[in-house]
Amino acid sequence: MDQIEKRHSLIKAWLQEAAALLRESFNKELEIKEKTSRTDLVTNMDRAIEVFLYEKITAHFPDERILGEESVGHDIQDLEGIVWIIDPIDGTLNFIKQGENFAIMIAIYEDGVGHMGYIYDVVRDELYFAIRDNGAYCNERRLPLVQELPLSEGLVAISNRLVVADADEARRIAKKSSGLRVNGSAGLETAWVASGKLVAYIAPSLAPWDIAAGMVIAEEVGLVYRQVTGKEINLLQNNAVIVANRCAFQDIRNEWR
Ligand code: 2AM
Ligand code: CA
Repeated sequence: MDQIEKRHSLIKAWLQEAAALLRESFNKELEIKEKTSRTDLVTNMDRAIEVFLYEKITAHFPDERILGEESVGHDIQDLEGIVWIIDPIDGTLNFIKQGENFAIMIAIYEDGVGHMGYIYDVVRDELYFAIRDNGAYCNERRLPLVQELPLSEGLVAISNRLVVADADEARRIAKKSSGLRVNGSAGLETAWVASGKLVAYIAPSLAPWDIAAGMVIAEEVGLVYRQVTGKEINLLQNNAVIVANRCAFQDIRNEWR
């Protein structure tokens, strides 16, 4: 079995095991703590899933580096070699408040280039993934290249933080679209742009683990995944991002002040 297939099978198996842990946790009381504020929370399950994935990755690939939201790799200064970028629960607030609309995310980058990206919507049992130059999928279904729809013909997802921080900006963009959606999981919103359910996703400050897996999937379906300034994403810092087809990307940039 070649390296890519081996990694693909392992990652899929780990995601299923991690999802089982999350489903079991619905029957138990969550331990919830504030990270930086009342709206930035972490649970014992964010930590447990990160530890679970960390142990699997280091057991199979001991020489590869890992950057994870909750604890590992925050001292990483470059993306040389192979770096795993993981978010144990993307959409932690949704996980806590809704018990749905969250995802487990795993990406593999080599020398800064995204090779594999996985976004697993545990409750819907939808695994969005992509392998560089081999296309993107939702479960067994290959995702076609995205249509070049203008902003005016599609639903746009905007992060709550942009709506709260810059209501004028968000309102201008929402008005030009078919309608605004605010879901609260950067990974799922990106997956939904990739599968054509949304025409664009916009967020003012995403961390590397919010971006990494989605960017691999975006690339395989012909989406633009850039900073709002039009610059390339920098995975060593937070980025204000737009994920969209080329046409909607330009429409959004035209509205940006
Ligand atoms: P999280 O659930 O893993 O924290 C919500 O709009 C989206 O933004 C989620 O994907 C969430 O990821 C992410 N997010 C929330 N707080 C953030 C922060 N302080 N910095 C970067 N991303 C954040
Ligand atoms: Ca997270």
